[in-house]
This record gives sequence, structure tokens and C-alpha cells, in this order.
Amino acid sequence: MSKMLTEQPHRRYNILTGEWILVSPHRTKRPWQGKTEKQATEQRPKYDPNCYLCPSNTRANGEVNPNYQSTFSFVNDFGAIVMDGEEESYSEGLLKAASELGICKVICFSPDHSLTLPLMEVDAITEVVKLWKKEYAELGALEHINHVQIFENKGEIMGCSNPHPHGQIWAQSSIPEEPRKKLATQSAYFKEKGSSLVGDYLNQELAAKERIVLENADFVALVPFWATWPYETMIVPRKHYAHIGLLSDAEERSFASIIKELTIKFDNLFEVSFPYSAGIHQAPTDGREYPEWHFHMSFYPPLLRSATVKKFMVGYEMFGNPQRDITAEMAAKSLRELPNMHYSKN
Ligand code: H2U
Repeated sequence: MSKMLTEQPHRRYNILTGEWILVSPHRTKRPWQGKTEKQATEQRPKYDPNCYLCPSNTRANGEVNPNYQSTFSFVNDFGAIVMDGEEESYSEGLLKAASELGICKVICFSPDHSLTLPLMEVDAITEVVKLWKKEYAELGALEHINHVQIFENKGEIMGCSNPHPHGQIWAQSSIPEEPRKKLATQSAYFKEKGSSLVGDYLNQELAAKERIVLENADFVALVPFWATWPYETMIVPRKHYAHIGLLSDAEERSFASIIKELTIKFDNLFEVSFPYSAGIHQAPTDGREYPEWHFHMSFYPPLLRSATVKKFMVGYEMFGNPQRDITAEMAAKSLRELPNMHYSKN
């Protein structure tokens, strides 16, 4: 590999957003005198009477959850977007605004309050994948819903309000900024080359090997060349699928399996329940064809050196662009070399 990429400050281009990041590999040699201690592992009960996501409990708005046995989804009682209101736009001089219609849902991954994705069985995670598919199809088919964003915020540090295993879906009338950038880049590439940008990128990474973390028959987990967060990773299907609705039963299971394996590695990194925001980027649901879209799931974890040392996107990163010290290759190597068995099972 080029010496520039391993030793010299350089910029890397994100082919999916069209943005650059700054990489400073030489800084990994600087002495570290900050915190590195481990955190005590939190033991949670399987059922918490005060949790608003546990089966049969009452939520903040007085509704009672069913005694669900697997997954459970409901419309967020405090949704950031709602289906009420008219489609309107506003413009006055340089000021511009538009109404936004949508639905927010909460997706409970398991009735067991003590679990997280890495601790769940593959069969149980497969049920989560099935629910994501169902929600993507049903929400996406609604009038006014042109984009469905599936995501998970894990850990207090990421602003997650409740440790019960859950994620969210925000479905809305406009295409939000991140997928909009990825739509433009994938679309331009597809027009020029007639193939999937993400698929061609995946093939290049499979040949290079150095940023691959995990592989199975249907999916690959890799640290993208342009990763911004220290252990940022993306899961890419080998097949050129625009959305998760196209996954077969067997592929749903291998998706679940690679999610489990990757999140186990994350937890093993600092022997802590590893926080992150994860989201699935896929084709809009406005009824048009999107042959350029190749869905993928990205994980943005904030931890840098230990359970307590977080990467902040501040200073230069707010005013210039994101910067990182450890390279994508170093991060991939660390993740690759970690055990596949969860540290708590030893
Ligand atoms: P987090 O993923 O950030 O923890 O968010 C959980 C969501 O659950 C949050 O958006 C919703 C909050 O509005 N919620 C309900 O819908 N009902 C409740 O009773 C409490 C929380």
C-alpha cells in the first residue's frame, strides 16, 4: 500500500457522499495519557417493570404494550414527524420551507430487556430483519411516504433513552440529506458505467482484502476506505439489491448472522456494550425504479480508545471536515483479529 496512506496526512474521498475526510496516521504514534480503563459490565434484568418497551407495560401515553414474544413495533408516541397536516411550501425572499409529513415507529427487537443484538440468537435477529422488511414495504406503500429510514441508536452516549433492545423508523415525504447524496452519486455512476457503485466498490475491497472485517455467503462487513468514525463499518449484500425487501429467507438469516458477528466484535473491542448509530440506506419508496441503489447498513460507533474515550466531531471537524487518526486499514485489522465469541461468554 502507498506510504502516503499509512504514514502521511492525506485526504480520502467518500464515493457515496461526494465528501472528503482528513486522515492523520502519523498521529497514532503520539503518547496517550488519557483514560483507558474498562467499565463495569451492566447487568440488566430480563424484565423491568419501569421500562416502557417491555411486554405488557404501560407507555408514557397510557397505552399498554401487548405481551409480545418476539418483535413488536408501534407508532412513536412522540414522533418527530406526523401524518397530520397539508402539503405546503413557503417562500419569502431568501427564506424557504416545506411541510413534512411522516410516521415515526419504534421497533422492539426482543421482549427480553437484558439483551442487545450481539447477545440475541441469529433466529431472533432474523425476526428483526423480517420486521424491517415488513415495515419498509408497508410504510413505503403509503401515500406521501417517499423514504423509509430504519436505524438504531445504541447506548446512552448516542442519546438512546432506554437500554431495552430497540430501533426506530422514520418514514417521510422527502428524501433526507444523507440518502439524497448517495442517490446522486450512485445514479451518476450507474448512468456512466451501467453497474452498481457499491457493488463495484465491494469487488475492489474483496480483491484488496485489507479493509474486510467479516464475510458470509451473502454479505460482507468492511471498514470503508473513507470511514469517518473510528470503527465505522458497513455491511454490504453481495447481490445488487436496491432494498431489503428483495432478500430471500436464507439471505435474511445471513444478514442477521453478520449483524450478530459484527456487533460481537464491536463489544469485544473494549469489552463493553459498544454504542453506535446504525442505519440502513436503501431505495426511496416514491414508486419510481431505482436500479442504481445498492442497499447497505452502516454502523457509526463513537468510541476511540476505550469504553470511555469518545471521538468528538468538533473544532476543525465542525468548520472544515471530519478527521481521523487511525486509518480504515488499522481499524479493520483490529476488528478482524478480535474473537468471534462474545467476551461475556468466556
Ligand atoms: P431512542 O431510540 O432514542 O431511545 O428513542 C426511543 C423512542 O421511544 C423515542 O423516540 C419513544 C420516544 O419518543 N417513546 C414512545 O414512543 N413511547 C413511550 O412511552 C416512551 C418513549
